[in-house]
Amino acid sequence: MKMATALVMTTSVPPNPEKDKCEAAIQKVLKIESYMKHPLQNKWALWFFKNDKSKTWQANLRLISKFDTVEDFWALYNHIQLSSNLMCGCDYSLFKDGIEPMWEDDRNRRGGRWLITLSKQQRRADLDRFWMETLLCLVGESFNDFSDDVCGAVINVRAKADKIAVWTTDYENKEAITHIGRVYKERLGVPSKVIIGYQSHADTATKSNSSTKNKFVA
Ligand code: MGP
Repeated sequence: MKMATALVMTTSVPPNPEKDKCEAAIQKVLKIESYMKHPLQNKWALWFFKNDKSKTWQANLRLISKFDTVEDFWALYNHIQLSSNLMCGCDYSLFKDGIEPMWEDDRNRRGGRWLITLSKQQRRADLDRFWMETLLCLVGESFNDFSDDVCGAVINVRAKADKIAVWTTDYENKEAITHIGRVYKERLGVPSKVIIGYQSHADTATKSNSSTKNKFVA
């Protein structure tokens, strides 16, 4: 009997203030994490364009808000109108913080865009879904090693045809552009027989008719 008591006493865990301190610290970290926002790799800025013909193109462009966490992205997304509810002539642009959503910005000057042109019927069926997927590709850095080439994305709501495009920084970066185009097309679920084109901003800005030549296709 005496032997058993001695055994119990020797196997019971002796007080360990260091371990208790360590556990308290872990609990504290877990508590902080439970209310901490989840950071994105980049800070992003959402812009809105409203076509007012009395103003210049640049003056019609307005910064809505910036965010750099998952939670703030969703808060903003849930707060604004769906693209399909916008008036024709309006745009949303989502760009990395520090890059203005225009050809003239240093990061866009030598760049171009993967362009998705939607048919009239697609406004109801695909427009909002495609734009949401485009936003997720951007904030989720879905293009792996080539995500650095991405500058932003634009949606143009237009009577003739809505457009969505991913802008990249250099139309000569063939490897980055073809990878981004392939992943983007897959993510949108565009059928492989449908061809999408990549055009340089320089060509778009100086085009003389309604079509700009494709530098790449996917
Ligand atoms: P848009 O809004 O990109 O397309 O360009 P939309 O309305 O479908 O017209 P389309 O020409 O593609 O059929 C419309 C016009 O806005 C352009 O012709 C330019 O005058 C002006 N614009 C568009 N962007 C993206 C820029 C830009 O980055 N910089 C400047 N300065 N003007 C731009």
